[in-house]
Amino acid sequence: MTVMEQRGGYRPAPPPAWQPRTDPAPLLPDAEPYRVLGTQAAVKADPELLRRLYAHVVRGRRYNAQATALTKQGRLAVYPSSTGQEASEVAAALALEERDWLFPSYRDTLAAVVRGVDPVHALTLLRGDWHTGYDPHEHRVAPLCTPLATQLPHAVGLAHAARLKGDDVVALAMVGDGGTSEGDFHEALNFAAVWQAPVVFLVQNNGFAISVPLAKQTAAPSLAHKAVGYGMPGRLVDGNDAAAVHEVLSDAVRHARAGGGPTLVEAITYRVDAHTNADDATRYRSDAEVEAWRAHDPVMLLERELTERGLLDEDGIRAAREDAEALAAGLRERMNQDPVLDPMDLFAHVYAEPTSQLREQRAQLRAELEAEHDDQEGALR
Ligand SMILES: Cc1ncc(C[n+]2csc(CCOP(=O)(O)OP(=O)(O)O)c2C)c(N)n1
Repeated sequence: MTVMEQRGGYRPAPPPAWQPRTDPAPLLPDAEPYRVLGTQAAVKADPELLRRLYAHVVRGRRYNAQATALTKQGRLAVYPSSTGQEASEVAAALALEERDWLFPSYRDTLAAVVRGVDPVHALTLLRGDWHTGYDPHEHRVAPLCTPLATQLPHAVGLAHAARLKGDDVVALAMVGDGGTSEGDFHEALNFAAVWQAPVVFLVQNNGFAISVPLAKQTAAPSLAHKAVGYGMPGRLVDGNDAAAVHEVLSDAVRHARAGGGPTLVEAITYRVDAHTNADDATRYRSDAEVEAWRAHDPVMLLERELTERGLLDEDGIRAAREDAEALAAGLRERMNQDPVLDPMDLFAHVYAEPTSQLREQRAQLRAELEAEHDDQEGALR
């Protein structure tokens, strides 16, 4: 007896026709990270843009070195250096218009500075002096975000709200490879794609989440491939190639501005310094690996392209370095001044309406400070 006979001849109706809701092929990243410098594509690159990128990466390299030195001098509590990642930092900031918003992570001080944030104010949070240290609205740079990936839903919310209001605003959100394992990453990308929000997500894949290598973080073919699951395009780019990052991000920003929705860009790069000054990177990676990446250095790549094309000479290189030295000197001088701090500021900008607990704590701190002041006055009398 056949199976159909056993079932008494019952034939279920075929399921309703199914097909993918969108064609996944155009969303897939290219097989290789996109490159410009040292390739044929560089011929089409705007010389002025290349010079601008170069000036900023040289400044960025020096800023990182100076900020790290300040941690050793006790003037800065912690600094997550972006040495090796300057191309992605600079290109991210320069791909945006002034009216757009940047949502950085703690590592993205350079992007904030390129966008106009005062170089000292960009370090306030890392010094532990005050809150963000700058007014996010002034240059449209959200606070440098330490809780991993939490800046991503904020970016989506702002972009979606701007679109509903009819404002011409794109949000660029930056995150590390480790941050892509956070629930916030998933929620942000999902909402962004469903709402077609004008957001660009830039993952700087620098190989490690502190000591955790990417292979322990994900089994995906690339982080850019994750875009397909959300229904947005994924793009792979050489994160040390400032011209390539600038082109890919500018395309993604244009696409978002034109109503095309979000893009996920993965920039392949490398953190040459330790995670922060509190980390010893020799415990989890080899010198040979670091050296291999130094041979693909973002500053060197731009310098070589510009000099080979006759767009930069010795004088130009010297001028860029002098400008970077001036930036570092200003940073040293201002960071060596003791900040004047009011402990009561702890309670400022926490909530629009302070909670009863905060009001209580504020009163307690005020009473303690007054008592301390009275004691000091008494001791002087
Ligand atoms: C929600 C959350 N969990 C854990 C941490 C601790 N933490 C700080 S940095 C870091 C690694 C992040 O690596 P990645 O996202 O790749 O960025 P990178 O530091 O390499 O720029 C971790 C786990 C944190 N800041 N926030």
